[in-house]
Amino acid sequence: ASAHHGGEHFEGEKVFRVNVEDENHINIIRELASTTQVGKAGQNKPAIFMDCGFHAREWISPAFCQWFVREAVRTYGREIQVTELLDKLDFYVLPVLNIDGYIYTWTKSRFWRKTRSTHTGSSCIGTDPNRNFDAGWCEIGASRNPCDETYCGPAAESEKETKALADFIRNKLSSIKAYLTIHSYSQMMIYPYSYAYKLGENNAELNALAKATVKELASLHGTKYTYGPGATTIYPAAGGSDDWAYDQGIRYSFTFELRDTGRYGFLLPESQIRATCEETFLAIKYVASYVLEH
Ligand code: ING
Ligand code: ZN
Repeated sequence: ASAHHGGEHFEGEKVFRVNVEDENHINIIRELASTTQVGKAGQNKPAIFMDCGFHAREWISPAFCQWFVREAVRTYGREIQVTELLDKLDFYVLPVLNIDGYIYTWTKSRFWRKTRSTHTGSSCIGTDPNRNFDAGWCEIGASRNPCDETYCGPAAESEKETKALADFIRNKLSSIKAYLTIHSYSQMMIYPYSYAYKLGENNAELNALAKATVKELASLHGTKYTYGPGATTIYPAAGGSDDWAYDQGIRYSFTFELRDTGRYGFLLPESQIRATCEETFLAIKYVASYVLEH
């Protein structure tokens, strides 16, 4: 699909609606569950990949990716920073990686986390998509038991969802300058590594960028984020997509944990959706502008 805005042409853009809370929601989400490219048409542009909806119950995450595409398209040609970003780079936005799990949280069980795959020899369902990447796979902070919430799967990339994401990134590796993955909750900005107590080659740069980004995020509504390497900031966990993307050579790789810090947790009230999306949009724009300059 393509669309026009302010006389400019966007390749691959789709029209998004934000968090429609009725029976149409599932149908709309199904339609959106493919990677959307946003940016002015052009050859050999650098790109930023962002995904949402790894974990089914983290509803603010898919809401943000939808908000992001809508806001980017809406403000292109009106707002100088967005215009410059979309002129010079492309965003690949995957709005709901774990579509089966997400639908399951709407229809059957609100706190489901994993995918919905079956496993031979067990009646338990699902693999944790953020333990399923080939980055220290299943070595720490992950379980080999299919009944557990952090089951790493029978092999790295065993899930069709994680395999598809990894294939997409491998395919476009030369253009992708940053990998951003949106989770909730905890209000954190995490960077490698989570699969081991070690630091990335540009750790000092990632630390400085995270520090400046969370300051920018807080400037809108005062929301405070912590930041740091995954293993020591949240907990050690192998098989995460950010560590995998970083080891593929994508030097700017971050996991965002959006609102809140636990009062409502996954049941973030509707009244906080807009503010969360607005402040997160500021953070993503900040990272994108930095990446463009470096
Ligand atoms: N948190 C992440 C999780 O998958 C994480 C934390 C980030 C782990 C990066 C590994 C790598 O557990 C949530 N809320 O899902
Ligand atoms: Zn998550």
